[in-house]
Amino acid sequence: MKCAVCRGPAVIDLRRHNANFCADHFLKFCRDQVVRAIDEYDMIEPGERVLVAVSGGKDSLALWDLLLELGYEVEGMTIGLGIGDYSTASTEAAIAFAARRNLTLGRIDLRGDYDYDIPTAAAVTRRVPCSSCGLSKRHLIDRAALDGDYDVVATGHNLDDEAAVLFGNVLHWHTEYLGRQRPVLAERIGPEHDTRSGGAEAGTRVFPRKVKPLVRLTERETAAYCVLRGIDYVVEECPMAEGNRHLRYKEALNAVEAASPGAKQAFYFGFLARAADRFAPEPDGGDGEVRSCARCGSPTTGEVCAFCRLIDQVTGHDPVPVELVRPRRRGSRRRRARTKRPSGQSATGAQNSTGFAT
Ligand code: Q46
Ligand code: ZN
Ligand code: ZN
Repeated sequence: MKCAVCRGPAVIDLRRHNANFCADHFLKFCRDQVVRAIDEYDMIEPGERVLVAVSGGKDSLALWDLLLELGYEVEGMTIGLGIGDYSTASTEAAIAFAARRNLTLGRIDLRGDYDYDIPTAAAVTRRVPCSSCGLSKRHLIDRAALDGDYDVVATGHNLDDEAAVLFGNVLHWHTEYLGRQRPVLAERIGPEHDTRSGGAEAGTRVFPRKVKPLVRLTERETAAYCVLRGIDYVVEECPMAEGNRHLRYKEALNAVEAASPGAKQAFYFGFLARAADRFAPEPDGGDGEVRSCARCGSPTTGEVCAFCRLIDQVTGHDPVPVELVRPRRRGSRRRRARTKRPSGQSATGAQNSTGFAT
């Protein structure tokens, strides 16, 4: 197996590109793919300050490394989710990466800073863990970017992630999500006449621009990138992802890709080129009037934003260990509805009857 560029010994074969690469040319390939994504979708301008959302996994650490290699000014932000050993190892990997390179890494710990964690939030809300997790991460990263005056937030979503999300949205024809599934989400400026206290001043940024520079790389490629660059990342998957629909969509797409290399890429980039515009949201966002959350000042269409409502609901409960929270399976909504715990009962006290194992 020879490198397609230098004919030296290859270390990886990329069937979708019908090419093999040596280590040096594979690393160059990764950088080129990121440059192409950034240029093609106008993700980051030279000189802009970038905040990378760092989980400690292969994608976010590869992203941080790649952006630094490409000369961007990048700092990291990691959130301790409280998902048992997985979160401990993830935070450690992020800290070690930053320390070894003398980089700035902002840190938030949900339990220490906000008095909840993801397993407890899942138990109390009786929703899949990824629901409160995604909401928390989005809110806190957005907030950190605005408070820290970063121009743009970069996340490690790769081609497999984006194709799986697209697959799910097409399967269920979630047209409103299809309209927002892009490698760049534009920043949003606050309403001109925001009279609420604590809110952003009229005309200032209320959502930072968000970009996904890894959309041209698969997770196999980001893993190989980390190995070749000597980046220690958390290999273990989040234990709360078990039963996650996106994992099944990834498996389905991998089966298609194995039979037809390049199918995943054609599916996702074909959508962006030929279909995404057809699902574009209304110019006003179609979400109704955006106002400032009465509690934290973040933009919301209601009185209080979703994050503050989550905080109200999930803080002050005894921590629920990750082992006691099982992903919801099909049909469990109905079973849970019949076993709703009496008001006043603690979150942990209702574990058996609400689908959380003991
Ligand atoms: S959303 Fe869900 Fe991830 Fe949060 S609960 Fe785990 S799998 S970490 S990207
Ligand atoms: Zn080579
Ligand atoms: Zn709020």
